[in-house]
Amino acid sequence: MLRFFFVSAKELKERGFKFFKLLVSILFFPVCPTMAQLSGKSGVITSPFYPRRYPNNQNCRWQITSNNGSHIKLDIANTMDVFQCNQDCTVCDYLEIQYGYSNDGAASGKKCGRPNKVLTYYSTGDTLKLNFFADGANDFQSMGFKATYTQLNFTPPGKCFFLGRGGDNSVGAW
Ligand SMILES: [Ca+2]
Repeated sequence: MLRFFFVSAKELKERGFKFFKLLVSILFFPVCPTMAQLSGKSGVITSPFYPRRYPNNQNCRWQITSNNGSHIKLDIANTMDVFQCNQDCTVCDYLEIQYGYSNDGAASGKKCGRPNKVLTYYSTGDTLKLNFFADGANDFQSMGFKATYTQLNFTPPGKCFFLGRGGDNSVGAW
């Protein structure tokens, strides 16, 4: 009986510990990473708590690197909704794409507002960086963005034309 009790207590403790670890992993899940390093063949990136409204004061960064030296393709879903304060998206909230270029001629750089279409980007090299920034001001139920990245095994179209300086110093609004 005593032995049974101790075994049970130990099991309970182990279960409790497992539950605790699960709880910690959920609570500290990096919804807004300071710099997430991604190198999978494909994956999804979202603003914090998407499709729910993102919190104020966010500065999330992701770096997607191809593990085979190829280019990265990024599709930002047409549901993008990032609060817009000015034409160039240089203040308030924005999503910044670095080291990439758009497939329709729109400059890479800071994006905001509601494009209402899928935005496609390609990396100029084997790396694409994303920075989602939200200031401390209250916005009106902006739900952020969802993007899907894929490693390409071919050279994307329009590379020569849009190569430029990687687009990280250009801005553009919708
Ligand atoms: Ca804001």
